[in-house]
Amino acid sequence: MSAPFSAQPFDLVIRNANVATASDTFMADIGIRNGVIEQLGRGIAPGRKEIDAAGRTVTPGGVDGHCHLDQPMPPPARMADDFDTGTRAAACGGTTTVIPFAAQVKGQSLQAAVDDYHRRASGRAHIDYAFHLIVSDPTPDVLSRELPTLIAQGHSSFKIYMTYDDLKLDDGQILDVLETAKQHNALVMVHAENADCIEWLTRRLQAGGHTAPRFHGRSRPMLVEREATHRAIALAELVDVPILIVHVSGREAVEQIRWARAHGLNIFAETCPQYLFLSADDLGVDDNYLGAKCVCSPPPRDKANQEVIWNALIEGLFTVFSSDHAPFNYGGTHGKHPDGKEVAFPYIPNGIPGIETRMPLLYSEGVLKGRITVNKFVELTSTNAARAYGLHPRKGTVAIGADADLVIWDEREVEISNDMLHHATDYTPYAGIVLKAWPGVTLSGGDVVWDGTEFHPRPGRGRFLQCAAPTLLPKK
Ligand code: DUC
Ligand code: ZN
Ligand code: ZN
Repeated sequence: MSAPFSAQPFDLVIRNANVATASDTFMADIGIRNGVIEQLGRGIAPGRKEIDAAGRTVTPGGVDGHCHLDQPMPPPARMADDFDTGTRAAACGGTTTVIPFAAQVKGQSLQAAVDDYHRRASGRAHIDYAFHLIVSDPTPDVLSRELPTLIAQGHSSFKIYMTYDDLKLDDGQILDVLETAKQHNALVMVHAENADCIEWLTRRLQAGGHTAPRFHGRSRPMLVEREATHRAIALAELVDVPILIVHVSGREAVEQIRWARAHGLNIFAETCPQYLFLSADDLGVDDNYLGAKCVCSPPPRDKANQEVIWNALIEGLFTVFSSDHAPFNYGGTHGKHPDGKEVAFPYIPNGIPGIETRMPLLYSEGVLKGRITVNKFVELTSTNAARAYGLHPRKGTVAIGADADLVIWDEREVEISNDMLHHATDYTPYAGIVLKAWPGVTLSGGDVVWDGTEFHPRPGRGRFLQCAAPTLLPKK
């Protein structure tokens, strides 16, 4: 595990680390030079700086493969976090790579969406970042020219929607996008909810005067997700291409994914903290508007479904665990109160913040409670996202030659409150949850960006990453 001897001291050595990767746990010192792990071994040469990690676990920094930062929204909605505050919060929660979305508006070229997103990110990010694409208008030019060009330029994954009027694709369009992904070795992420069912239910609920935030959940019952998940799987089977179903929320979608796997289909799946830690009750048990804080899609389900998602995670159904951080303030005029008003549920911006809490929630409640191994934790929060989105082995592991993106975990009690978080969003849905761990140090490219108490800002230190083809599947 040792690299050739160099006379120069390392920039940083982490001593006595209990290193956990997706496959192994071992004791090592970690020698870092120029932002890269150069040596792993026992008793390695000194560093100009040293951190003693004795008794602590060291994991790869998280790769959050599904988060939304400064994504243009139809007015008056505006995201509360941009690349500065979003990557600040990510770093303090142990995430060292984020992959938000360059979203195409219908009628816009994909390249224009990517150019605009580069302008939003440039000089602001504190950690490395890549862009997925959101394809909302798969014209012949997008399919035959723009997508292949952008995939070659490092955007090897894109999200498509089966709901939301301004984003949704019909089945024929989905087939076209899947075929392009197959031809050019890209991965399609699918938001699976049946748009027509949601619209029909929403009309009926509103006509009956049921407009409070909790009716958001009633407008998107599990069968809406089940049907769309089934359809997405069938469309992928027809084209013979893998897909990744994002933000799986409960039993019915889980059953579809299990069925697909049992039939030998390459269906990958993601879940998110909101489906383990929030429930339908958080949308409100009465008509209180506070439930707007937890309006996201798919909505959190009942407590029994939280268990289904935990069990599916434990058994290995999920490939990745992402935040789906979609930050809207509760107060003000751009978030959950559009133009400062309490509005009917269809007009509440969808999404909750969670970029900083994703890793500590799963480390504490998954690893320390004995539900999953630390290796499974690394796989779900880091390695598999790096593989799915073509960033492995530079990201997602602790290995010689990998970027020195690391987390040293402190096992200490932390009660989550919005005050302690580093996003710019004015609330967290996880307030009051008491965790048994938090990142004690986060290193991004060998720099300490979070020391357990203080964030060390350097907007612009985060680099844009070009993603290669996914490496989740064995090469044919
Ligand atoms: N649903 C999405 O599809 N995206 C962002 C947030 C949400 O709730
Ligand atoms: Zn989505
Ligand atoms: Zn999302």
